[in-house]
Amino acid sequence: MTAAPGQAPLGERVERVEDDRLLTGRGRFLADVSVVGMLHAAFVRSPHAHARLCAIDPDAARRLPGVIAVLGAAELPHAPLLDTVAVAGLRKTPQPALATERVRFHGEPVAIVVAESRHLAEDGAELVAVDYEPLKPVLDAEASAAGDGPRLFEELDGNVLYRGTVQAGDPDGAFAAADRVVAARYVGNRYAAVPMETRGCLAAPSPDGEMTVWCSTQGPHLLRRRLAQTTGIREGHLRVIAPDVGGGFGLKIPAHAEEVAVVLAARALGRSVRWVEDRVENLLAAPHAKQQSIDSELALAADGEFLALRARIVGDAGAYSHNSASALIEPYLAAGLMPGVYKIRNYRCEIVAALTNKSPIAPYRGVGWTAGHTARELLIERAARELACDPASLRRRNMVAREEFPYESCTGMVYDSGSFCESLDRALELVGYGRLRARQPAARKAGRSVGIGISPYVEPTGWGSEGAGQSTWSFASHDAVRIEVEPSGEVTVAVGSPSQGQGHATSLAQIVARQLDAAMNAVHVRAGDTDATPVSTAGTRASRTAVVVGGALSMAAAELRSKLDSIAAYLLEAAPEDIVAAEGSFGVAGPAGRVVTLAEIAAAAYFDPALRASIDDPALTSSAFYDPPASYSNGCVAAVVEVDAELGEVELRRLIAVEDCGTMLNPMLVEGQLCGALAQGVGGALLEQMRYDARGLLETADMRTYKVPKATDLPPIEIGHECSPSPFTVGGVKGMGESGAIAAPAAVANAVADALSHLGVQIERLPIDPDQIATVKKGAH
Ligand code: MCN
Repeated sequence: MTAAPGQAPLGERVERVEDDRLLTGRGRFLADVSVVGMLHAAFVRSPHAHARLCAIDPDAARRLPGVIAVLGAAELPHAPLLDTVAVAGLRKTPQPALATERVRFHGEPVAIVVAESRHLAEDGAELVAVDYEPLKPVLDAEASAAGDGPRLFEELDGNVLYRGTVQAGDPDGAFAAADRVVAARYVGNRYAAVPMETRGCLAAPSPDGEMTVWCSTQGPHLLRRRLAQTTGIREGHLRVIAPDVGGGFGLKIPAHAEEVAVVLAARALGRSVRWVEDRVENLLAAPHAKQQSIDSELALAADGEFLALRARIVGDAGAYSHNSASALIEPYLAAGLMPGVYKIRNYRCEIVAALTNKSPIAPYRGVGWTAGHTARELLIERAARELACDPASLRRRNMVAREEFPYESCTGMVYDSGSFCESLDRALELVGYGRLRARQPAARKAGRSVGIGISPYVEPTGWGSEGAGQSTWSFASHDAVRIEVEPSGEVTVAVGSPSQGQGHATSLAQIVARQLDAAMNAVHVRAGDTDATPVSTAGTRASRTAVVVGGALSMAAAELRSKLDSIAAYLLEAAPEDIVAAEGSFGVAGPAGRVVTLAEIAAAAYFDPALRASIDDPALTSSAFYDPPASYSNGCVAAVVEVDAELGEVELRRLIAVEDCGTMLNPMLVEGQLCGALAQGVGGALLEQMRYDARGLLETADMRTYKVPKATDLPPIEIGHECSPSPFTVGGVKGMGESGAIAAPAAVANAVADALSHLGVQIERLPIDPDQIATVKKGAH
């Protein structure tokens, strides 16, 4: 059932209030923003993976009419881009705004050309002559970690940025006592967020030294802070505005080198400068994600109990620690979540992050968790095969059961509540597991290789500081919010974490409308402008907005509601506790009598001096701060595939997702999130791969060679909901924005492994390409 837009429901399928504007071309994205006299920027980018940067000759470009400036690192000095993530032993190698002395990946920005038009800036960039002395590139993270190949940074004694171990219990003892040990290797692919809107920013200086920056970013306050640190412009003189953002998926969390360069160029020239990234630049030079190789082994008792897990993860950091810590983010987060939904008490994981001459690694939906989850689920699938037991039963036998919550994992994550077993059971029911399994032998005899893959997940969500800490990625992650009832009775909600498509204008308005008993269309969510919203320390990421921002809004709205009740009581000559409200009308409980509207209450609060004299604090504004305890959502993804083993073709027939994010704000948004994330996971399983050639040059810098899933690549998605409200968060809400991207690759990979199990095929790398399956099949004959 869809609720009418005038009502103020929570947990109902309210249609997205932002869609009318966005779907009719009235969105305002970065490329739609312009200011009078604005100049345009293009970047000169490295054609080499690794080279000494000997000289930049800007003369020919400067002579081109319309080119205003060609600036290199020497002309734009700045401090390194540092984040606040503190991990002992991590060596930070932040990427400079423009390369100095050396280029370390294909596409690295070397100089910025500013011109009167975009075309002239691009023509100018082509005329900049750069003298490079090529160096041997380092392309393999494991070789890099082993010390093979040249060093990327002279000041470091090798290419390893971090080496560490996570340990719990007695893994070696458990392995020694095990009845079975199963080992697997997973080589995770390097893929990327590829948002529909690429990166970009517009920096507009004012004569008094202030700077307004419009940027396609997920965290305006975070970007303002980083820009202040690196450019030296005082934070109070910087205003960052995120206009509509057409997808970020984690890519737009860091402050990017190009953004810093644009701000520095605008300051140096005293002119407004805009840069809009094109698709080739986005694929080539925007950070990539996910690439890890994981060797793992599982110790089992004869009855299938998981006794211990050991793993070694080598993360390919790319050429820089993009915002100083991001080189470590993939393997470090993977290690923390490797035990997943299972009761594993003995665990050791070795973590290595090593530099290579490729685009730096940065967050992308499910950062770290996707690869760790996929490696573990492939390992369990293999264990089931080796033990000749049913993969679903083996998983279920080892899952944390409902009565065991809150459950502390061996890596220190406190799972607040959950439905691990129930979600698995529901997914099996929806997919018709028993029936499909029973039909498999006959289908195989008839030459059809049908496989079922299951992938139960737990997702750390709603990161406040405790959630971030439990994921060992400690940084401030709380939010403040402000709600104001305007004199007209309209409600303005100001939050620091903007939407990139998640639908916050709807779900956050639902929370406030419900608390205030206001009409939905009277509540307006404002986000994305550092001058107009309270500070969000972390921005929109880590599936945190529903919990952190939503929780803060519930608290602020509750306070505001009690003020509204007091004013209504004053106007109606009643007691505040007798006030009841619905859809913006406040009256007295009991037989219908006089009512006052929210607009009348607001008008009285602002303009009635008698009221202001008799009510303590009639200001219709309220702020709240929330730093919630950790919360974890869970669920199970199941996939059914049919594989043509001869051609190596995989057809994804069905995709089922059962999710549990506690109390839902809006099931329609939750389902939309699931569908999008599942699609990205399917891309990771079957299509997406950044490929470098032997010289370290990217071969997949366009949409013909870098393939993302199309609507026609996806089956209809079947969704089921479970509900385990968090005992710790406001309203029992948990986040859920990443689960599909975490769990889908393993579901699809396991389905393919299942389909081809009679041929002895193991899936060890993604994406699954025809050669991988066909080659193994040939060998099996
Ligand atoms: N929601 C809900 N009930 C819940 C939990 C969530 O109704 N119990 C709704 C929320 O109101 C919100 C959406 O689901 O509209 C996602 O909420 P949440 O899980 O809190 O995640 P965030 O809003 O913080 O968004 C971040 C998350 C992440 S980490 C990535 S990456 C991602 C994602 O969201 N990037 C996206 N979804 C995206 N969707 C789009 N369209 N574009 C992106 O860049």
